[in-house]
Amino acid sequence: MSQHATPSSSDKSATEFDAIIVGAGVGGLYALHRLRGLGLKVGVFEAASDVGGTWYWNRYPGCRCDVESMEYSYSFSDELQQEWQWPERYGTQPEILRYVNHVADRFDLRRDIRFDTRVLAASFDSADNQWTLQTDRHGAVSAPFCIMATGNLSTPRVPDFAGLESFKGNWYHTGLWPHAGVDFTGQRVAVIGTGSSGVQSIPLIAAQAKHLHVFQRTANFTLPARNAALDPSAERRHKAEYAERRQAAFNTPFGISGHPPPVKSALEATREERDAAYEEKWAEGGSISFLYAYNDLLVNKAANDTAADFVRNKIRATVKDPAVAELLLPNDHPIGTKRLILDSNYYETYNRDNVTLVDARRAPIEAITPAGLRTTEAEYEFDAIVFATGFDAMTGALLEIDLHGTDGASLKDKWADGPRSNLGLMMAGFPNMFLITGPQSPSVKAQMILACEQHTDWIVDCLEHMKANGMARIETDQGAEDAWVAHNNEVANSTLYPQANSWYMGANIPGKPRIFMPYVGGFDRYKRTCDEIAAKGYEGFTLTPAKTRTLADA
Ligand code: N01
Repeated sequence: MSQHATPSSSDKSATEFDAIIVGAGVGGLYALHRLRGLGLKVGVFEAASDVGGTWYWNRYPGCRCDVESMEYSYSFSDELQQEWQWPERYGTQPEILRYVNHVADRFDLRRDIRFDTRVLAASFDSADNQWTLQTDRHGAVSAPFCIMATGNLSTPRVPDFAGLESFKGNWYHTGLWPHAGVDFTGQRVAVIGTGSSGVQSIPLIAAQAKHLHVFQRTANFTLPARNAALDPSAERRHKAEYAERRQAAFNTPFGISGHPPPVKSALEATREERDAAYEEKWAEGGSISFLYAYNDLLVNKAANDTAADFVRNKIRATVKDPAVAELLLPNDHPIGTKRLILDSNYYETYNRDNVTLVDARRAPIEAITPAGLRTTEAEYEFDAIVFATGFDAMTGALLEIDLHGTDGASLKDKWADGPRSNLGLMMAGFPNMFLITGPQSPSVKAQMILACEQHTDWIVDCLEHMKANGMARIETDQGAEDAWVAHNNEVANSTLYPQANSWYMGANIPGKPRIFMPYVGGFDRYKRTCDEIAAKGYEGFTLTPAKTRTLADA
């Protein structure tokens, strides 16, 4: 590696590393495990007090994964995947956090992680090929390589409502939930937001609160999760086939095994056939299975309408008050173009006497008041307000760090019109900095743990290649980055995804550039592209050998 990165690294001070990883969520932990395997001295810096990332912070009631437990786990260790037992079809937040902690302990990862430490800034010294990171607790730390495992949904966002500081009750954001939990018994509660976090938490908060008002700006599509205890015989079968299933998952568009790709258009089926197919998927539970009913649901609006109408009819059939049902009907985006939510008893919750749905599109929230909140139509009084208002997704965490690459160029300037990267792995002008599931990689459109593993494996192979060839620096070429961004946009524009005002598009943050951020060409196709680029000697990337320091460098 560079003249600074020696395999033994025994000469390094406490603040010098061979590689620094920012973040100890599922991505950062696996990166630490693999980089250690290269014999590198690795330092991980994590803002939270413990491991887990998303699963550390999102402790709201009802939080669970929308990918099935047997799939949503690490694939790198067969012992690990054989020994761990998931109790339910979909893992709850506490269960997944317990799993991540188990992984950290089993692979002895904690000793290299500095918790409660936020990385504030990072800059690259081109002469030395060295990243220096400023932290809020451990001063400056440096390494030739930097891996940003900062997550895609890790910057919670409370809208800029006037008067929040005046509110006399307690308020919470789903992504920053108190560790001790919250007891809403006897309270008048507001939930603002009906994305995945709102939809998961609303039934549980409603069951506790004296009265719950849900402020919905946009009705979303949600399907029944059909969560249940994991059937032990199904688990045994899955475990017996784990190796083949993981291999298969790497070769699917979503990184999830067990869903054969559909071959038929929804428009080729009769109405009766379609309804029977959707009914079967509805009963089965799960979003991929539903969207895989036909092969054109995400690319053809007429096909999509057939699935959307089916779900709208289910909402009408479930919600007893027709006016409430009408308000819950999603009508401004094709189904699946926003994250398709999985719920347990969401629509049924609106049949409770203690739940009121408020149309925050017709009457937007104007301000938080000392007693509650005010919309353009009415005043409300609450003891607690829950913001299920989402995240500055995909770019927020990186842009919160004052990042500077070659010649001091800042990431904020580079991404002023939207994120740009090559493969979501590297950014032109930021040598030796790798992103785990960065924008323009499949990331949130794939099984995230597998996506993290795939990125890390590519990075580790790349570092090994560099070491074997005496290279100290790698950076993506501007042309390769431009071509990848163009490809990313072209693929997205061939689908219905850009038709939704989603966080995938940056649409949930006022002023954020509208660009479709995840790669939707398929995880399988993406992985093949990454592998081909590596096989061609890192085509589109420039690798530079370690140079001997000369007086001119001093
Ligand atoms: O956030 P969101 P989320 N006034 O951005 C509303 C993952 N996740 O935390 O749509 C009123 O989806 C906003 O309204 P609108 C998953 O990938 C996964 O729920 O902008 N309302 C919207 O309803 C998910 O997609 C899991 O009009 C306002 C809501 O707040 C992603 O995280 C569980 C408002 C935000 O929804 C984000 O989900 C949880 C305002 N001023 C999360 N501002 C699982 O695995 C915003 N809103 C199951």
